[in-house]
Amino acid sequence: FKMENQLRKALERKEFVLHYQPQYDLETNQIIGIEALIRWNSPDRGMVSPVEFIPLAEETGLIVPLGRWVLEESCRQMKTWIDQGISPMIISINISARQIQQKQFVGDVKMILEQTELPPEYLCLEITESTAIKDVEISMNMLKELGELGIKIAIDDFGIGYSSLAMLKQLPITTIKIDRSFIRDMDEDKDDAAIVKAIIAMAHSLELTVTAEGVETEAQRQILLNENCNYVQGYYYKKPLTSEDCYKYFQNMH
Ligand code: G
Ligand code: G
Ligand code: MN
Ligand code: NA
Repeated sequence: FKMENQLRKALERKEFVLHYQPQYDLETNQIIGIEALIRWNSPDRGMVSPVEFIPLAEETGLIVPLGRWVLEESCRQMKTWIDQGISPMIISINISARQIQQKQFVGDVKMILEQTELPPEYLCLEITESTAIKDVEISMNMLKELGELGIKIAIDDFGIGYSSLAMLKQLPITTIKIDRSFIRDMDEDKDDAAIVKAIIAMAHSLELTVTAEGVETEAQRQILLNENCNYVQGYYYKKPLTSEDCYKYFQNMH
């Protein structure tokens, strides 16, 4: 229970921070958005990765208030940057299954958009395949409502779960993010290259856009370019940035 209590205290003490990783249009190299990635800036432990506390937060339900904070902070931050003259772009946020299962989730999102005055078309919710199909009935209705607000929905870590594109087509999603494990080995592993090509082709035939995550090399970029992948994210382009560094980066682009 120790870690659980520490997380609760950390939330009260506002020790969580968001870093932001840019996403680009593959063809034009234009930035099209950023993904918010949480970290715990602990006085004792230093900067703690989400892989070390998100599973526990999900188990204990702490992900609900924590996720609400992420949503609020991300929307507030993007609206602030827009007000400071940065060209509007999409802010993507990772959403856990536990959050989607909350009855008030859509209401929370609506309220946060109203309070922060971020236009809904600049918000993208990233959910994993397993989240989307955990309770298709619930997520179908939720995602429809969110989609009707103008919010974008991406399927994160695509390819490692169990869903088919045909099933996903029934959900009102806009984007598929190919899991980075396929991108990583694509230039050496023929099977991974084939999977990436197939995902891109199928997604396009279903009129969905595709983001490749974890792009680290020029060789990977070339393959994705040949396959007409839409968007890219990865260390080859930019590592996740602190909010200060992200703002500086935006300013230097102008
Ligand atoms: O940032 P990397 O930055 O190490 O993130 C590791 C994992 O943590 C990823 O699977 C990512 O989706 C997840 N993650 C990062 N930020 C959040 C968040 O705000 N909410 C949830 N639910 N997961 C997050
Ligand atoms: O699961 P999700 O896609 O939300 O997680 C994003 C994770 O991927 C974060 O941990 C982020 O720091 C990490 N990441 C982003 N770009 C790269 C990359 O090029 N290589 C690797 N290894 N990890 C990356
Ligand atoms: Mn993600
Ligand atoms: Na991912």
